[in-house]
Amino acid sequence: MDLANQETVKRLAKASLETRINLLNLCNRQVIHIGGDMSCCDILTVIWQYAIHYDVKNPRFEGRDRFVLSKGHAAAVTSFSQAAIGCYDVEDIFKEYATDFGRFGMHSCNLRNPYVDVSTGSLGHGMPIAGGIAAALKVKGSKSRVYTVVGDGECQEGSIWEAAMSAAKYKLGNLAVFIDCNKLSFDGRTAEYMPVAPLKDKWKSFNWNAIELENGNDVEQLVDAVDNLPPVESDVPTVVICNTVKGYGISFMAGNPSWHAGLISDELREKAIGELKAAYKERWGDE
Ligand SMILES: Cc1ncc(C[n+]2csc(CCOP(=O)(O)OP(=O)(O)O)c2C)c(N)n1
Repeated sequence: MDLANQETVKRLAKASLETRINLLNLCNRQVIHIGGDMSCCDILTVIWQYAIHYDVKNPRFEGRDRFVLSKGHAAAVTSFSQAAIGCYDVEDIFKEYATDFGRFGMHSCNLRNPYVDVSTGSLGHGMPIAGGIAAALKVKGSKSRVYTVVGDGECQEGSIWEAAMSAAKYKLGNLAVFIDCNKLSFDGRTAEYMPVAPLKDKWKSFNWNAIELENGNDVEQLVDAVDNLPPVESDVPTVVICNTVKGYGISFMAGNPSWHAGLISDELREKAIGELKAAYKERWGDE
């Protein structure tokens, strides 16, 4: 890794740490989908703080890249990732979360929030909509890309595969799907409910450009995947299968399905933050 790249990766790793701490603090006050927020935190950080072409001052700017959170229950991590680029103040998220007047809640909602293009939360709907947006942009000759994040449990929805078929047919090279493959779903293992593996072979057989990251919680691998996305004018949509861990980085939460959603106590929050900071310090050598 050259120096410039190393700086970028370190910046993003620090940003992910900050988002995780914000998530734990919010989870101490409000119910959030903490496990699945933690697993896709690095994906969201890299999309919002590295990949996306966006104008915070003008969220309806026609030339922006689009983002659809298909696993819409990861709204909290998305809000904090957007706050990091100036869409909101972090404090606003704490104040407004789950209130009647608020822009933020357990699912992504565009009714009051101009930084959310599509309301999601019902699994299997976001990605097909992302495909529709990508098709419209392609017809218009736009240079914008559409990013979407899908859960591995969400891949059990038939609509995901219908959207996959049609994106290949309509040659949506401007569509980039990131799968948060943490192997867990609501309260158990995805493979036990309904196996979705082998995901890479399945997407390839649907004629997609399929990339698999060994560690989807490693920002360096994610940056590399973004850097190597084919041009938007290409004819083949891309899926990046990110092998992640639900509750990543926290000993009592990692891989534990009982942390799908809920509140965290003061004591466990402190323990979790301590572990995350120690891991960051060990890897990057500073606080
Ligand atoms: C259509 C639909 N069915 C069920 C649910 C309830 N639900 C919310 S999250 C979830 C688990 C989804 O698993 P996955 O996509 O792997 O998410 P993650 O484990 O990463 O949080 C379920 C079943 C829903 N939101 N939408």
